Amino acid sequence: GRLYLNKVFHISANKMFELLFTDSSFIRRFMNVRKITNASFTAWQKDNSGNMKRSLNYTITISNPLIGKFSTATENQTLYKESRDGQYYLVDSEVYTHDVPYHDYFYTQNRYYIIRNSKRKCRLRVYTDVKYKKQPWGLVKSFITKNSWSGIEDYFRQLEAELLEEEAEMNQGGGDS
Ligand code: YK8
Repeated sequence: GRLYLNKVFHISANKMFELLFTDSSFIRRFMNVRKITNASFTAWQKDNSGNMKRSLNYTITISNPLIGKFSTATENQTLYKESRDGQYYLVDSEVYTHDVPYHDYFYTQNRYYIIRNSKRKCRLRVYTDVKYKKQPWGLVKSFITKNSWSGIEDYFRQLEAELLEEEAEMNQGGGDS
């Protein structure tokens, strides 16, 4: 996997979880900026193993003439039971893009760690991996990998920027931190 984001924010761990993993106005706005449309979320629900699960469906906008303009996508998220409210959250998300070439060969796995740093600070870490369901021809594989990394890098760079903006808004005029 690759580490795409590793940063301390002046945002508490539980607030960070709320921003990223609930139907928050932050994530709604961020999706708007990324031209992610038709989003629907299910509620977090406990599964048999004690982890929490939810899934998201949306349409992503792709600005690559070789790939197409849009694709529907499904994101399955797991909040592991080892997570501790306000202290430590581990979320895995598997993203399936349904309408891109070779979509039946791969998916993306993102692993989010939110770790409490102090009362008003947390560290956010995101690791990403491109996973293969079946082995494509070498050239196709490098094509998929290259296109995935660039898209993912762009996404997390912007997520970081938007979180910094949110942090600034939240903390302005707000005493000691
Ligand atoms: C989530 C990874 C790959 C995919 C895309 C696929 C091209 C395939 C190339 C062919 C379009 C929001 C990405 C970037 C779409 C967006 C996905 C997002 C950013 C020719 C072989 C969607 C995080 C996420 C994970 C994976 C990203 C896709 O929250 O290049």
